[in-house]
Amino acid sequence: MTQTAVSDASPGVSRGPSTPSVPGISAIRATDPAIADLIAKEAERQETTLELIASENHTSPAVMAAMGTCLTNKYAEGYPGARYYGGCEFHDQVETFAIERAKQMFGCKFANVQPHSGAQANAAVFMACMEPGSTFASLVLKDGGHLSHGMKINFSGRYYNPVHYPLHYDVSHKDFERIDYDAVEKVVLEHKPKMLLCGYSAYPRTIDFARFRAIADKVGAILMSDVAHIAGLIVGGAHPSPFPHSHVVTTTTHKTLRGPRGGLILTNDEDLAKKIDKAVFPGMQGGPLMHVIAAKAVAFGECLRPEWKTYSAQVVKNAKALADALTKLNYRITTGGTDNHLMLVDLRKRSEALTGADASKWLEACGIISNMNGIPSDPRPPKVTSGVRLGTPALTTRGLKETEMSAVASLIDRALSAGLAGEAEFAKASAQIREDVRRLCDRFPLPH
Ligand code: DSN
Repeated sequence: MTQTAVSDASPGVSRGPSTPSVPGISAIRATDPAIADLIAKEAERQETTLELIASENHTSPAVMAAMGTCLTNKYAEGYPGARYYGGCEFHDQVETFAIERAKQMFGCKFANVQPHSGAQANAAVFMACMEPGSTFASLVLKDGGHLSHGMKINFSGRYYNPVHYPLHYDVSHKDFERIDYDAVEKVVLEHKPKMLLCGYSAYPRTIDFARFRAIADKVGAILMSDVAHIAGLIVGGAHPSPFPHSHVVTTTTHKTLRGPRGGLILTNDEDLAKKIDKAVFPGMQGGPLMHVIAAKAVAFGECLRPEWKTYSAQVVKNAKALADALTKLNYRITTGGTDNHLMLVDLRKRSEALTGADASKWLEACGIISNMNGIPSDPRPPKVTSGVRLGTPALTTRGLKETEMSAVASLIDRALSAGLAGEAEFAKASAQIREDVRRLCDRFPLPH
């Protein structure tokens, strides 16, 4: 059995660089050393690498601890005060806390905190708002949308009829690669969708919710905003709110919101709220994950603290600083920059031969974690791509600021330059880059 430096730690006690605490690890090790060892290795990986995946974050120890509690033992089908199982007294109170905090965060009237994921939240909203076969309008996955926004092999594309609105694809247009709102209107007027969907997985610019609502109103469509990526920024005031413009809002809780993995649905419309509750349970799901709902409540409590504003503003400042630094190093950032937490890096300016697949592999070998991502009008297939998507929520959580973003850009460029120079050169250079990444991580330990 491999020994690791990982052990139980009192909450709030930092174990120091490269020795991450894993609460409860000794209980796991006592019964299942193989899994304990893998968890310990993953803790070490997270502590010593730079997490640049735009949809990931590092939760607080309190959020993580709430997930590992006895609330996992309970069935609580139904909603607070109306359950199908006995023994739900404390679960009712936990879920009510989560609901009330979610409403306060977004300034809206109704919240359903039970969706197991963002995709299931979206599926429940589809079920609540549309009959199978209904038409809805959205941005296609390859332009920055999400698979649950109408991908052919997803429920959304199989059981509903997606039509897609475009970006500006003309390089000479001032809004190149941004949403073409006039074209959105044209698509909506032509197809008269039951629902208009905005909110994206790989779109670096501010979303004009008021404009979307005005377009939806022209045909009486429901405006659904999937703010999974930007929810934390919205709560912190670093991105405009989807309310009061949207009829319904969905989000995940684990990205910029920095909570446990899960989904959330919000609305101001009482009738819609009732339909959504029925669609989540019993429509889509059975028993809610009460331990996760407890962790959502804890995370939402953190989002409501004054320091959340500072965090979300810093996420955006860091993203702008990283985009600027990469631009200076001869990378093209799609749309010319970012307004939020993420950027899409078109690698072809740096080298025509550079693909997203190679770039993310080389970066990972150096301890920099990203994902390959298609860029708008990408000629390469999704498993190759011409881009990588980078985001700053996780680095901002560990305390990195603008100065460090220049250092991160330089590490990225060193890793990619070494990769482009060939295997022998990469083998030589990557060990030193990995060491430099580790040193930077040591200066900014994860929340313990
Ligand atoms: N898969 C998520 C992302 O990485 O953006 C979206 O759900």
